[in-house]
Amino acid sequence: MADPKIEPYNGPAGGWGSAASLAEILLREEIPASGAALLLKQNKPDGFMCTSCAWSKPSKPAMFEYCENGAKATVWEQTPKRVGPDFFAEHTVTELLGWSDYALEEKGRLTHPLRYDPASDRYVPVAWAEAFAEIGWELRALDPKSVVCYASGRASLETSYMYALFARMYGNNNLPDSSNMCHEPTSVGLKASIGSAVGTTVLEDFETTDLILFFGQNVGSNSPRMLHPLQEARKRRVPIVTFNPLRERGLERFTNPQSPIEMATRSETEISTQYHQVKAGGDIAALTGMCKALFSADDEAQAVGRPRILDVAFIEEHTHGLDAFKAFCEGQDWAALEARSGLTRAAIESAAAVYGRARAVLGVYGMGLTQHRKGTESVQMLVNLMLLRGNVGRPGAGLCPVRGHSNVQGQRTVGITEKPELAPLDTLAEQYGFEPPREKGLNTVEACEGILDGSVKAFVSLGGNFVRAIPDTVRMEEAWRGMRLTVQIATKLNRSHLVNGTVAYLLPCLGRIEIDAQATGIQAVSMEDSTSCFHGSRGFTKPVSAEVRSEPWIVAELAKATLAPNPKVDWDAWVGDYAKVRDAIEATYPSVFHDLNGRMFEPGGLHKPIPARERKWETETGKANFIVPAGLDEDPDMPARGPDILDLITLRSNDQFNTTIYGYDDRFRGVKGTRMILFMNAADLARIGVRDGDSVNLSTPSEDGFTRTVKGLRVIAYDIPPGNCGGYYPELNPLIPLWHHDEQSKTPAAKAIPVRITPSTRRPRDP
Ligand SMILES: Nc1nc2c(c(=O)[nH]1)N[C@H]1C(S)=C(S)[C@@H](COP(=O)(O)OP(=O)(O)OC[C@H]3O[C@@H](n4cnc5c(=O)[nH]c(N)nc54)[C@H](O)[C@@H]3O)O[C@H]1N2
Ligand SMILES: Nc1nc2c(c(=O)[nH]1)N[C@H]1C(S)=C(S)[C@@H](COP(=O)(O)OP(=O)(O)OC[C@H]3O[C@@H](n4cnc5c(=O)[nH]c(N)nc54)[C@H](O)[C@@H]3O)O[C@H]1N2
Ligand SMILES: [Mo]
Repeated sequence: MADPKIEPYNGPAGGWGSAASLAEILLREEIPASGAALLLKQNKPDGFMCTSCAWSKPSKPAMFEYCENGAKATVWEQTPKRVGPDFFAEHTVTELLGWSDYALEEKGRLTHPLRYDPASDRYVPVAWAEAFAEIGWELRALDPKSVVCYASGRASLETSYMYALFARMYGNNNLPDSSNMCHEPTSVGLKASIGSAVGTTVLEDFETTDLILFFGQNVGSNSPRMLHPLQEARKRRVPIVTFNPLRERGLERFTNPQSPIEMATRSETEISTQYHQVKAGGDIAALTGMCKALFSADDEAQAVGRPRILDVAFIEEHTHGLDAFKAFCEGQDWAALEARSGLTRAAIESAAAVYGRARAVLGVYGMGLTQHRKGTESVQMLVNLMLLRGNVGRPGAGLCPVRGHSNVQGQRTVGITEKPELAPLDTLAEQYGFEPPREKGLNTVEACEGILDGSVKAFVSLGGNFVRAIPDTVRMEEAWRGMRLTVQIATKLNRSHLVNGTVAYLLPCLGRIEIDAQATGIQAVSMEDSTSCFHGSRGFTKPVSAEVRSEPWIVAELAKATLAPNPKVDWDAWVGDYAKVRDAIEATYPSVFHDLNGRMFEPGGLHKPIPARERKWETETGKANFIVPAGLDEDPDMPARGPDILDLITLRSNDQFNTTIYGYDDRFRGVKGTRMILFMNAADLARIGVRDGDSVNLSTPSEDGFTRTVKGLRVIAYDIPPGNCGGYYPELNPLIPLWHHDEQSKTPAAKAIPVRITPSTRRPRDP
């Protein structure tokens, strides 16, 4: 690793920087020219769906319909490097626990099914049949309520449907999903507000909108293909108003790396027309201020007989609860709104003024809104603002939560949920002739609580890196080892595989880009993108080894080894022909899927009906609800913020996909060669008595009897609001108490963690 370097980066998002970064990774991963050709198939109607983010796949894709980070994901999966039995013969699990996330995954793809051997402290090869026989035996011996079946949002609709059915036939709804750490406040918040648990926009809305609001989403790193519709909108002079504590480069300016002219002339498009550096957790206050300003402008307009600011007709016909909401906004004084948001009244009013003039507005948001103690309320505050001017359920307007994993939304659509009311249990009972469990299952945080108190005894993981992604990672790792059984289905080695239960299996699977041949021929899979479109995806490359199996096959074998035979579920027939799984999905969800088999490869995908988009409000009141927040604070019950305590925002770099670390650079933020850093405001540096370049330790000032510390971070003076600091996920996850989560959805509050900063004698060093 090169010496760490910190220097401001002046380039745009995209541009030559992205081309260089991609070239570097192709070279490092030893990808031959054929690998680069593969990228031409990415996100195309007849190709494969990107394994990185869930952003929409346009019906008329560009020649290169991928971004720097999507290409990195492809290359990372399709690496020629392999982690086979010889690798595990050389390294004990204890030794591998000392490796970094980067080093573990970088060694390459898993090639053989493995079982942990405690005598030698190594993973050793095992035959598939033997593995399933033992796992099935173990699962049958356990109480199904003590077993958790986690899914990370990448697996296809077909796999996810089979997996959820397996868990329910086995006897639990313990189906936490990565979305429990992510957009769960969207599912809970939007459902209560507008009756649809997902976004209401489609890609075409970007072509007709005339204002885009951006709350806490880092488009340049986490959904770069979205920069194309944003750039198009900016060319139409559509304003973009951004709320983000950090000045993220992708929200400032962009050069399309696929436009030869833009590249040659180094021309850049300005993205945000207003940039508000809101304090972490200050969005409820900022949004309240905007609504307050709109109410006051509307009162004025009414008084002098000018056209109203509020969409009165919409509000009357379609909404509930305006009066209480108006009273709440009017009851807040500007001083409090300014203090909590960190923005001036003038700034908030200028955002409100643009909003008040726009005809059709899109509300885009990400983890900056959801990962707070009041994440659900933050999402609902954005909805309140949108409802004031009828910006839901009409062209060019709507809510656009930007989803994470490529099929995270689809997994929920086909039954991966711990909430029994969200799964069509009666239909499943009839379709498959069994009695599904009716009691609520465990979500991510509850699964962790169960592992801590010993009531969870087994954990099956369909992808992901759970132990690294959750809060309180050090505390959780210890408890994790107390489980009887851990089963990990994965493409690459990660830390969760090394912190194993007494009986542990590591089962390697095909990636989405590989050819998946089954009894009736080569199979395709399907998934749902961020704007509720279903797409087909087929593989193109040779499987990494003869021993890896597809995810549907692995789930089917798990089910067959665990469950009593059921004449109504022919797992083998499903695996032989995934079209039959899609037929089954359609039979379970007839109002959602129509001719998925016939239409999944249609350009632009197959739209899922979204009732709120049609202004059908499936809420308790039958209307879209204004929901009054409890207060202005998104993270209210933190200990008093003393002078040495800041609110920590955990961030993704431009060189990672969640816990997968591609490298140690974060080009847009000017960081090279390290991830152990802490971004701080210059005023806080002086007050706390540390300097740029110093080494510091962080600890959580919680009073629950646990010590939570991360040592040796290098301080960087950075443009971040005073009182906030920032650093990287997952390195800083040991600092998040498990109980520090959104009250309603239990999503860990990873964007405002109180931390104490103390000088360190340790040299900043990456693991
Ligand atoms: N390349 C790449 N792509 C990814 C991922 C990845 O790791 N790498 N992860 C995928 C996944 S699973 C997800 S969920 C998405 C995540 O994508 P995002 O939703 O963009 O998530 P983050 O990067 O965690 O942070 C979002 C932004 O919120 C801002 N922010 C922090 N606190 C606040 C706040 O209180 N208010 C406001 N307004 N803003 C705040 C941060 O400065 C940051 O710019 O991306 C997906 N795509
Ligand atoms: N502090 C903090 N914590 C966070 C967040 C944050 O912003 N801050 N973000 C949260 C969010 S939004 C999310 S979504 C979670 C992510 O949590 P997870 O989804 O659990 O984690 P990932 O890092 O996406 O999982 C990576 C692993 O997935 C496996 N994998 C990759 N491709 C495949 C495949 O095709 N099939 C299978 N079976 N396995 C595969 C590989 O083994 C790889 O190591 O983390 C959450 N944790
Ligand atoms: Mo996510």
